[in-house]
Amino acid sequence: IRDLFSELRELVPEHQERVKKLRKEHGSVELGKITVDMVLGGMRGMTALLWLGSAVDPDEGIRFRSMTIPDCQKTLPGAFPGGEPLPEAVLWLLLTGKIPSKEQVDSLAQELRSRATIPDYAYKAIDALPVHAHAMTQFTTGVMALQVQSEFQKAYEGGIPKARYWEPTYEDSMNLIARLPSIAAYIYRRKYKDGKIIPMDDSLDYGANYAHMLGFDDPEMLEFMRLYISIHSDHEGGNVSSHTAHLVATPLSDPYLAFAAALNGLAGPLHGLANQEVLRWIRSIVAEFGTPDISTEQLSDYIHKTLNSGQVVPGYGHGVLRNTDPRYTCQREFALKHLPNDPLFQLVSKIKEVVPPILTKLGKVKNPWPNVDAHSGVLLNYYGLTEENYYTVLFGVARSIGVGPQLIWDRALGLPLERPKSVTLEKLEALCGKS
Ligand code: AMX
Repeated sequence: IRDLFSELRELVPEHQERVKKLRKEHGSVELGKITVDMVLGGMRGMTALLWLGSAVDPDEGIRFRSMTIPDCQKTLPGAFPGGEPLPEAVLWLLLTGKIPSKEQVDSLAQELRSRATIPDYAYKAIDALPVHAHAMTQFTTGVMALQVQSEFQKAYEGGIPKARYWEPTYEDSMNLIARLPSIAAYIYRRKYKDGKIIPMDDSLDYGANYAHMLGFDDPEMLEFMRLYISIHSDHEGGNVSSHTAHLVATPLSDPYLAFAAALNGLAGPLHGLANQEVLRWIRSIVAEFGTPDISTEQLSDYIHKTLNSGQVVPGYGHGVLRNTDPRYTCQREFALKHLPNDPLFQLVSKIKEVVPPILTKLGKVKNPWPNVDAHSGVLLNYYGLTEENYYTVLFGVARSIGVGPQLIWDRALGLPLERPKSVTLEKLEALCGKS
């Protein structure tokens, strides 16, 4: 069977040709206007990035290459027939645009396990932080320590020609993806389980192994982890973590440096930290009323209380989506199948009925519907992963599977340093005809 690197090596020259041709023949084609609103409004709607792995349609949500989440669930190999898509299969799809066979996915799982050796100093770097340091701070520290083994940095210092940059980038990205679960699980066990470490199990796939190292072996939890990692992997290029990784890699910073930066963006409450905020908020509702079984009026009052105190409703709204996030929907389907009577799941379902009309009434929220983070916490909590301060680390591990492939393509396509033009306030006013 053909391995991932061989598949990729065949695709690289063909893609290089396509990009060269596009630039040469259509370099001046306009893709849209840049408005003052865009400059002041976080560049929403400005098409400005190339991202191969996935694209988000405002109504339909994510497509990994050309595949929706239900397509992936139907078509990509799972751990067993009809199982959730394996993260290894998503990695293959994002990198090559092709659907791998079960044999290819199994051999990729084996390859990732064989790359997963962690140098001792990475654990020591984490140990230098107090146990109470936020899990994301510990995670970024671990990733920075892994950077010591960057193949790209070594190759660059050795004078590798530009045309081959993508090869050590491939090595770094694959090593990074392979090593993250061990680092991430170490942080969890250190923080919450008295440092009792569980080693990797060589018979398990990527998602299952991560769950296992965290301390969870319930087959349903293993399936949820496979789904969780698959759906959190990629969400086109403009979200804060993906865009940060791409940007930081453009001056030829290696994948570890780029990904550590991405994690620091993911750690913000309006981005990846929202999953932590959601479970905390749900728990605060239960604490307020003494039970998750509350009336619509009580819930509505609580939501207004949250908004009146100047906070956002976590897990709702999105920069691009204008509909319910399909990543929310597939988690809801998983919950309906496996934990329909869980009181917190039922509360999440009720929140979905009550929040959107309230946000809509505010008149300013562009998307009142739930995003991916509105649902993940109650599922993790149900399977015993109750420490919400850890949740963003799970998101971070998954995001490497989306970011890694793009960093490889960035180097394969020779994309240059990212350096957009900025403008002063005076200049902006002058451009608008204001003196
Ligand atoms: N609750 C309350 N107010 C909200 C809101 C929410 N869930 N979503 C948006 N708004 C408000 C904004 O704060 C903004 O108010 P302002 O003009 O007074 O500052 C106004 O509505 C317009 O915002 P928008 O154009 O609809 O959203 P955006 O593109 O600027 O921001 C997002 C998108 C996700 C940051 C925002 O919806 C939000 O803060 N949501 C809650 C946090 C969250 O769930 N984040 C996770 C997103 C997914 C992810 O990255 N993991």
